[in-house]
Amino acid sequence: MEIYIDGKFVPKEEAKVSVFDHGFLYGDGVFEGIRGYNGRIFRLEEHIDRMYDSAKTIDMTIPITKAEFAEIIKETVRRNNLTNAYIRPIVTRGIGTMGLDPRHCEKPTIICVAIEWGAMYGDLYEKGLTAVTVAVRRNAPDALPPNVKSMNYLNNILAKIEANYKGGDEAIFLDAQGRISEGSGDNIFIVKNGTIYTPHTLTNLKGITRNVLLEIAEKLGIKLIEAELGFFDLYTADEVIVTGTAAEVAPIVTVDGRSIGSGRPGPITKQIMAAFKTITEQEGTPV
Ligand code: PXG
Repeated sequence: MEIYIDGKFVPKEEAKVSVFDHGFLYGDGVFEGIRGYNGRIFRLEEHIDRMYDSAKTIDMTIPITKAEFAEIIKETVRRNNLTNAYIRPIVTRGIGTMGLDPRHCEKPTIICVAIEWGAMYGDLYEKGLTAVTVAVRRNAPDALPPNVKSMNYLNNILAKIEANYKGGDEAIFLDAQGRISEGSGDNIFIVKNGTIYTPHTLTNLKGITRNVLLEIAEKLGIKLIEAELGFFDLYTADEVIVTGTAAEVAPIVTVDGRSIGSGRPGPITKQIMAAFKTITEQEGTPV
């Protein structure tokens, strides 16, 4: 396995970061999770744009152009001969001194890791996943905006731990006002009477797979509304769907023990999953 770090490709064993890197010390940095399908990279530009936006928000200048970053990502996939890839570009604040102040960091550390990776949830795409709402609230937009894909994922990890204890495949976050925000690593949609509803993105990551679902809904002529949603909407939904690069498009069939719709993946969910599969098979940036 070859990993890109600090300007060169090295074997896995040599791909190390300094303990003085602020990414390690403080979670000060940003990353992306990108998939490759059949040797092509899915929505590469969108992921790169989001990473630069995440960096902008934390006032970090990525010292290379977007085109140069795209080339690093493609080269990482090429060198590792990946067909169905999971790609993880990371930009940390870089090596600095102890103390929070990012001005003490010389330059950002750029890393790209890529591995071969298939479906995240195995046979659950057919059966459906169970979900539980969690007590821990999503980071507030006025604290650490959930739109920043930052190297500090502890908020999400706390949600995942709680879901593990409660026996759910995925955690559903509420925001501080009790509105549905998103999953621990995916965006959420509900279907009610043929219409799709999803929270607006103030309280969640502006998911790239979420955007794909918006496009699919439009193509299929299914009405989609961004709305404030609560427990009631979740429990009484006909179908619940989560979307993410890792999770792809996945059906949720129980929430907090309530059976959703028929308790099986619903017709709109299945239609969207099929459309998503077609898009991932057809699109993508060749490496
Ligand atoms: N919300 C959160 C909090 C995420 O982390 C999404 C939504 C979906 O966004 P995209 O752009 O991927 O549709 C994410 C993305 C992992 C993993 O290792 C998690 C994500 C992506 C890749 C890998 O669990 N989450």
